Amino acid sequence: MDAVEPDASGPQAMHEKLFKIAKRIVRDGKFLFALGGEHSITSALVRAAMTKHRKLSVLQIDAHCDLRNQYEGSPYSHACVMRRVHDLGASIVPVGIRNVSAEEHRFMKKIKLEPITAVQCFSDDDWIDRVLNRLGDDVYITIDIDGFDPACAPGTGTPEPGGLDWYQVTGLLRLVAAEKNVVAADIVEVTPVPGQVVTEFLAARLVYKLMCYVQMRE
Ligand SMILES: [Mn+2]
Repeated sequence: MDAVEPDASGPQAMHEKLFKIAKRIVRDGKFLFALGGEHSITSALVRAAMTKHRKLSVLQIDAHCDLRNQYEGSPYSHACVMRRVHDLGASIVPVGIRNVSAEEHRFMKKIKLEPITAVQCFSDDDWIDRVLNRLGDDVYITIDIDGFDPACAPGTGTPEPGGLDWYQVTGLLRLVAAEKNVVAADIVEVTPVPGQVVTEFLAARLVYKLMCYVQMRE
């Protein structure tokens, strides 16, 4: 479908607008696949997916936890999106994490959430099994493009060194799609670099791959 026009009256209005549109797609039995834009769209989309799938796990591929309660005065910031997802009652499995604030560290301790860090994705042979074990049956996948190493995806707002590569991410997605019921997905935080299309190409290929992996199960 066409791009959703921004609602300039504020982030809450935009959240509600996205929720309503996404809910219709879920209600019609279609696969909800959204392209950002920034990561803050995810909580509206997860909320829409949860109108049909009440017990939802969210696989988050990201450099950052995005678990702050507020950022720059807003609870709707991209830095807070997974906190909002947690508030909705979904379980979260963060993968590729390599930047955690003190507030996020305390919060994760409190709710007993241990992210699968980028370092673990390189050093632990069983990291994909651990992801699979933690996910429930119905899964929403959110991919912040900064989960990839900036060498693979330089076009993003907050690049962090030491990220995942193409085969790690697609290998993970393939197994998740084979073993779980993937109900919706998004790819966010692509910020084109003028004169250089590496990130957009990677994101486009990733959409195609993920759609294929989901189709293969059906
Ligand atoms: Mn993010």
